[in-house]
Amino acid sequence: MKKMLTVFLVLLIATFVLNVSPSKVSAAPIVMKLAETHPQDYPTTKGDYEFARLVKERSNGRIVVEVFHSKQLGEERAVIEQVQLGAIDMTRVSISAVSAFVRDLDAFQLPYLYRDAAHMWKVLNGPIGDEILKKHEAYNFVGVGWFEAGSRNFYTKKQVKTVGDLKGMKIRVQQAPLMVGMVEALGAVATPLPFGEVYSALQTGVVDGAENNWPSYLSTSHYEVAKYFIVDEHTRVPEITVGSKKVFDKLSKEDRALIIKAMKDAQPYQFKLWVDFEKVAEKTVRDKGSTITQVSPAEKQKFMNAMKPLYDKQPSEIMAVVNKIRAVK
Ligand code: GTR
Repeated sequence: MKKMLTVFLVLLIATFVLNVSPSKVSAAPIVMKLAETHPQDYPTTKGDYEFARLVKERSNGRIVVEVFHSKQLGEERAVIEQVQLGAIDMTRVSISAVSAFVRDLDAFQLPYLYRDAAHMWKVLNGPIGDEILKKHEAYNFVGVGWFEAGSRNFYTKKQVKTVGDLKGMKIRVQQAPLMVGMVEALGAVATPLPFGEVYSALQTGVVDGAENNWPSYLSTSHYEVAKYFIVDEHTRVPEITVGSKKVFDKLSKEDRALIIKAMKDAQPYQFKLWVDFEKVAEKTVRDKGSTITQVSPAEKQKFMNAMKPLYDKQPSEIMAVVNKIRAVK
């Protein structure tokens, strides 16, 4: 009893002396760490900052999203595992990286699936997109929202002009079963590697090529070690921000909604920066001496035909979503 009284008195004095009232304690902001693989000036990272700005502004400073860019918190796969466990609050990654955990995402990254960016955005921002974001909860994630990432193309150390030229080449892919299947469908040898290891793998000849969009080809300096770029646009893989369900479950319903809305409202900003930077990146790599091969429509059709067996292998649940996506006009 005496002990309890002492504790009570100490707390009472501390409250007065330090002016720490309970309301002030609870006013400490909720700080959320967001992991990003790209450098600080990359359009997607700038999109993360815009998202963070909106969250802070709309919550009157109650929620602070801290962006850790340039892989400070690790490579995508490791970061996603940490998000699933609740050790990292959020991450912005490619859906390919998450698809190793949430296989339903395969339906959103199959080659030559979307007619164009507008088609993909109609899908992502419509009921099909909302449904897959919700599905993330079954895997201990929260699907926060999407960003643009253009389309992906192959780039190699030796020139590739046709789909046949890729046969037998070792191509780096993201660590995702679907991406392995995609490259294998073209008769190439898939080598899954973390993003940060691709430069040296190309340089030392561990791989003969890789694939990505124009901005990443430039920002990673892969153009220095793989100077042949073929514009085959084999797939459109959107970026996604996933949160930790463990962490989000501690937030109020209103705060969750605020975060998700902020992500949606940061989209047009990131999209505009993306489209502008895509052009800059293309021009820069051309100026730096990359050889760009534009595939003819007939050759593109050959790439598409080669991908058909990959579609045939998909489970019926995936194909059901694919058919819904295709039906969006
Ligand atoms: C980029 C994407 C990254 C990462 C990378 C890769 O386009 O923005 O998040 O997934 O591709 O190929 O690993």
